[in-house]
Amino acid sequence: MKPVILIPTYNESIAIVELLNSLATLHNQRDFDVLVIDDNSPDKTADIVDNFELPWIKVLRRPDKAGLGAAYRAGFAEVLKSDQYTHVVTMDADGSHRVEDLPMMLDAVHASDISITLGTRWIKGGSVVNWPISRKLLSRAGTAYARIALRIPLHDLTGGFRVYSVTLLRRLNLSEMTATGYCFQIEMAMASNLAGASAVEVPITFVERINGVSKMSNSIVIEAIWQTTLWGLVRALRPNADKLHYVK
Ligand SMILES: Nc1nc2c(ncn2[C@@H]2O[C@H](COP(=O)(O)OP(=O)(O)OP(=O)(O)O)[C@@H](O)[C@H]2O)c(=O)[nH]1
Ligand SMILES: [Mg+2]
Repeated sequence: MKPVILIPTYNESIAIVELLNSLATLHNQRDFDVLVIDDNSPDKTADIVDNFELPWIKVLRRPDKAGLGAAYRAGFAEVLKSDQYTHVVTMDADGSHRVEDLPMMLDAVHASDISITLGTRWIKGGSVVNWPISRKLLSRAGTAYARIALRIPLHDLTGGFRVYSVTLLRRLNLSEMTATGYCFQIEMAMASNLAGASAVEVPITFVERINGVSKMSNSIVIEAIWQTTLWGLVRALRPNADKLHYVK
């Protein structure tokens, strides 16, 4: 197994240093690469990453802030140019996804070629630290709505701590994906489900960010609601159409 960890960043100059330091400790025991996808952060996050000068850490520099989904799609396209990886990990830069949970996620990956592993907050053993009740409710309601509307039998559809097999990613029409905000996570879960991926859920502890500023906004929540509703309607009315759309 040779994973590459994709980390999207926008103004994460403090948090990214902590995260890369933790990953460097883990790198003494496990082999993986890191690709930070930075949207020209004014706080020079990309330069800070380059200053690590480690051969296994790279930065993909993008010209403008274009949202989480666009950043991940660019990251997927970049890593799929090479044949050296078996799995792609997605991880937030802000410390919410703990490096200490990563070995457990990697060890849990399903043996099947086409697989998705989800770090899940809302199953036994999972938890969220320092979130107000309103944010917990929003996240749980978002997953519950997507679960019912899209008929995906998973318990954390908006979380972004995941491991995709490269074979799965190569099966997906990534260029057909449109979601910008965190409904990108829902879109990827739906596409993986349509591609017949074996799914494993691993309980994780999600920690509210300590440094930096959240990019979460009302427009991201609204995008998730209307997109999920639209995808749900399409799945109900034309069950095979979206499979053709998302799966090669
Ligand atoms: N490249 C890039 N990264 C982004 C963009 N928006 C968010 N990110 C990164 O995506 C990750 C998740 O964003 P957050 O702002 O933490 O959003 P969130 O986790 O949904 O919300 P919080 O719980 O409030 O932190 C972080 O590493 C961000 O820096 C973007 O437009 N471009
Ligand atoms: Mg966050």
